[in-house]
Amino acid sequence: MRDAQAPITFFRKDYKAPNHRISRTDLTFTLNPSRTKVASRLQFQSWSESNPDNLPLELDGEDLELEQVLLNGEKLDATHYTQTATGLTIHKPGREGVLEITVYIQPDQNTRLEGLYVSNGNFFTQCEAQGFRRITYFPDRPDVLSQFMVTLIAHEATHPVSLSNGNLVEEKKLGEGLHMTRWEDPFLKPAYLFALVAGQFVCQEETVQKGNGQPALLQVWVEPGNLDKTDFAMQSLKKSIDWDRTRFNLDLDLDRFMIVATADFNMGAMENKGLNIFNTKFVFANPELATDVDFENVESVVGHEYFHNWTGNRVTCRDWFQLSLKEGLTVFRDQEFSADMMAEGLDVAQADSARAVKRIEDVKVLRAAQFPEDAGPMAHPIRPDSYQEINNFYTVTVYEKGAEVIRMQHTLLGETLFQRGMQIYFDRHDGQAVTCEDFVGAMETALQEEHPELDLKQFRHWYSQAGTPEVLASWKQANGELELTLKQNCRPTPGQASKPAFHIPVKLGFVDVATGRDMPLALKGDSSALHGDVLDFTQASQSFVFTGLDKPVVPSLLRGFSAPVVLQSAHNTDDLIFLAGHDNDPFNRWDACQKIYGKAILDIYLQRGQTDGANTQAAVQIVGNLLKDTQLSDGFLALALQLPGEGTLLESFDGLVDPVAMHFARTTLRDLLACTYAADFKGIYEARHTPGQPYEYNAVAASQRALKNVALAYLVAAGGDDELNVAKAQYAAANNMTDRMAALSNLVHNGPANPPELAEFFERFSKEALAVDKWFMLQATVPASNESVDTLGMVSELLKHPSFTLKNPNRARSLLAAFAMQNPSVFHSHSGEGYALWADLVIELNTINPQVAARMARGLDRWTKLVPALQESARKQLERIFNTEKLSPDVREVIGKALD
Ligand code: 0A1
Ligand code: ZN
Repeated sequence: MRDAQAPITFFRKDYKAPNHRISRTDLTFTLNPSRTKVASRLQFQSWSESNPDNLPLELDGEDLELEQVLLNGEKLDATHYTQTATGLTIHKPGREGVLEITVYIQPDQNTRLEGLYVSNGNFFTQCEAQGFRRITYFPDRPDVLSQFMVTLIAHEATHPVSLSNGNLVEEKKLGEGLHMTRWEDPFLKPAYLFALVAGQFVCQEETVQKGNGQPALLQVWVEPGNLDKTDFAMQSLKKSIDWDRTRFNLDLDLDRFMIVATADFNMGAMENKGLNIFNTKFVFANPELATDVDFENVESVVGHEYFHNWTGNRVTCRDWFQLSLKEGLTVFRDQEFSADMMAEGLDVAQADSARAVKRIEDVKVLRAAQFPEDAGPMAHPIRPDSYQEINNFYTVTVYEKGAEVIRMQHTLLGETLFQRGMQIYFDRHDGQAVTCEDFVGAMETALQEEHPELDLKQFRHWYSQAGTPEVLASWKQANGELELTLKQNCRPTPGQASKPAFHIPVKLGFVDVATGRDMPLALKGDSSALHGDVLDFTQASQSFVFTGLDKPVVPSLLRGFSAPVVLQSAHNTDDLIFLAGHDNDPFNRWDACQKIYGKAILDIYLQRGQTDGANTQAAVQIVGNLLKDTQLSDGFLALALQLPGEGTLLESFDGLVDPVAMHFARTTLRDLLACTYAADFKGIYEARHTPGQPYEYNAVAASQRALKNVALAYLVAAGGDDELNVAKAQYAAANNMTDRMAALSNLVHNGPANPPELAEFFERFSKEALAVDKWFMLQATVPASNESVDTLGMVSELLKHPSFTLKNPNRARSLLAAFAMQNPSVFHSHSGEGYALWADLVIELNTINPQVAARMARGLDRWTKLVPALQESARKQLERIFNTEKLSPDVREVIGKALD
């Protein structure tokens, strides 16, 4: 680290169990926006039998105004405790007792949105990871589980609805316009799962039957005027409950399960026990306002939070280093849920394709966001060894790579043994706060019940080692045998210079060139490394000889993306064209297309725009083949026709890159494909554009719209005014947000500046915050290739727009994240102005909301991969941020690591 303000680093190895448990927590809130009183009553007991009186009771607390402390009814004077800026220590609390504390807090001053805050006059909480300490003094750590009883007192006129975790046990008027509700949560929970909500709300509710026949009340609460946006979230919740019961044998354990939506939220949503709080973005969905992708996200986030009830709440984390224990597992569960929902009601072949579409979407996210993280200054294992600010570790690594690590265990064990492992996990740990090791231990027990000779010993490296392994694959086929050689290497990451080999499950097949069929898999000699179609690849370099392969085959490796690695295979262009057309694994068909497109774009980049290379021709051929293939589903074809994203391309190039030139190289290939196949794209578009048809969200209809809109993008790319007019007509006729946004983005990104539709859109939706976010986002992502727009100038102007504010995280992201993270050709503009604007905004946001600022501050994580001139400007701005006064620990950690 580079500076005087020495940051505190927390280490996993320093974990110490708490001195006390808090068996019961009674909280009374007297809610007032500017000064809320929080009275707590904690029943505590020492864990230790020996010398108990000397063990201090340690409570966390930040920005609290302490009024009084009572121990067993007696007021404590300040000699009996130590109060610091981060907590309160009671020196000699005794072996057990009752501690009563009264504090005051200021929710309406809370722009960080951690702890208790006010949004649009209503109260909300966000306690994960360490927000509870901003509400009252408490052991704010996930291994202290307590039974909570919560009393909420509020003005009935302004805050008629008041909710907390668990069951409503009492409700009454108190006089002077006050009313009270009392909530009891029957389950033990750590403080990070506490929640309260109070204000003006309306709800949609339904009663469903639990597995045991008992009823449960489901509610979705929103601010008045938004009830027409809650149907889909309610439907998603019911589907989640059914799915968890059927696929994981896990039932709803509460009599009441509530979702509440707020416009001001730092993240996506939060799994507070029985009272999930959501960003409106992941609740609100109706055809007019939400795109198909928004619908898909609502279903998946509602599922994610619900699934946390078991994987996160019933079994929680011992400490925050174990975050992936709940997050990786819950993301895996929500991915499977979405895949099953997409495949619902389809025949076997269609269902396979639908599941593959979901898998491709998930891998795209991993490659675009997690691979760069794993290669950059913030790289960390899914179970980190240290952090400065835990909020910075809610990362794509902990979440998405964490899910891949669970998925690999699923691949190694198979569905039946994996579910057996889940059962062992809950049998052993229900009601506890545990570690990642406990999860793998349960899976290993399940595995060994069937296969005593196997273990997950080497597999555990996935938890402790950062970085994306690179796998090199080559092969020789002769005399009926194929020798496959695999080599693995993982580049150094911060603090980890070299790493032992990973246990990589390689799902594979050999595709007969003549018939396109998979050949049977048989290993010569010792076959213990092959389990069905999954090969255990465990050494730095390993060769496997397969027999029974008399006819020429093309290996299809890492099917379904069976491990989160970068595969460099010896496939030549013809092999890739063959796999793109014939691989029996749809994921690998898509991936073969991506590989060719990637190679073609890199060639164009390196040859400064030349398009006569063999890879470019192969890309043209592949698209031609795809367009002719009548067997492909719309969802698959939409994905297969799309070129790799710019972030993925930058990462795949092994040298210093110029993102602006890369953007133009990608645009060149896109335009070439668009011109070559203009008639086909027109055909696809016209066959699927049915303006009068009522909108319905379902997987099949959504994939038709997706393909139609991919075709529209190609049409506009190749065309002139006529094609822009197609987009204009689509905008004018749109009866849903998917078609409206697709049309508008073509107009804004490829057409002249300020099309009238942009103003129309704002007018139409000016009262709908999520649509206004889309309006900002569209403008912030106009690429450099649109020469009629000065995007940087426009973003600077938009910052002054009356609807813009950095205080609302969604709005801040709609401009700042869109511009700095989704628009590389403008952000990395050679003038350096993009970086300067970004730095200004990160600095401003740092004082308002450090957590969101720190996310935006990741915009230049990969600055050392840029060409020297850009590195120079990037460093200047990183240093400017780093030297800002009063930099939050959140931003300091991110920028400090980038500069290290
Ligand atoms: N546990 C939530 C994510 C979450 C994390 C932190 C938050 O505030 C700092 C809010 C939400 C999830 O995985 O959905
Ligand atoms: Zn989660």
